[in-house]
Amino acid sequence: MSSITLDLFADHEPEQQPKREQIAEQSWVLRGFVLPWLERLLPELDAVLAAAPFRQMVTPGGFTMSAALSSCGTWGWTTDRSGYHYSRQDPASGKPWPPMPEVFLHLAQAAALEAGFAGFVPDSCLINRYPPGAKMSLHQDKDETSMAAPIVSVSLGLPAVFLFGGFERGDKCQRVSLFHGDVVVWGGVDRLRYHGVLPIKDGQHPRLGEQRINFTFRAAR
Ligand code: MD6
Ligand code: FE
Repeated sequence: MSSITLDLFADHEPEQQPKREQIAEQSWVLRGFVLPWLERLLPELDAVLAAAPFRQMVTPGGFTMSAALSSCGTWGWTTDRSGYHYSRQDPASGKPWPPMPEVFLHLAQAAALEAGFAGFVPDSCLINRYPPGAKMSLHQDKDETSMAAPIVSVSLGLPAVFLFGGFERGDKCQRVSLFHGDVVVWGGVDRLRYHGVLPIKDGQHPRLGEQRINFTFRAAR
């Protein structure tokens, strides 16, 4: 094994990880899939966040989300007291969301294809920042107009335990550990499965510091 390969998998468990893990009929974890894209991805991420900084949002129920959010692409996802919305404008600036960088689009399409979803064209990339202690409660991604396209979810930085459930909130959940560079893709018959993230544990990631960053690519409209 070359030193480059070792470095690529430095965030993973020392034992061999299967490249592709099936977690439901049309749901896959692609281990380390992002790592070869990272040096092109991170500068574009910085540029997007300079134009549309992370902000904490309030749910319709009045709770402030512990993860901070931003978006890029034609549609950005927001929440406030009136509900969940896709909007063309960043409510913080009144300007359109930053365009989706080409490398984001290509990564999302490559991951979707690897999971069996050809022709994925995301028009929205929601970017979440989880400091230690932040979590995402169980939910379904159901604000998109069509359920035909998958969700492509990229994990960077601190590890997380991803909960992947069934079609009712109370269904039993799988716990899937996600590490820097992993991608989860779910769609088709699994598109409306409940999912969430347990509170992020304290830690320092060598590249991204004291945080987990998650991108979720969607076809919103
Ligand atoms: C994750 N995130 O962070 C999964 N969904 O691994 C989500 O499922 C998600 O972060 C809707 C809105 C924000 C999110
Ligand atoms: Fe979600």
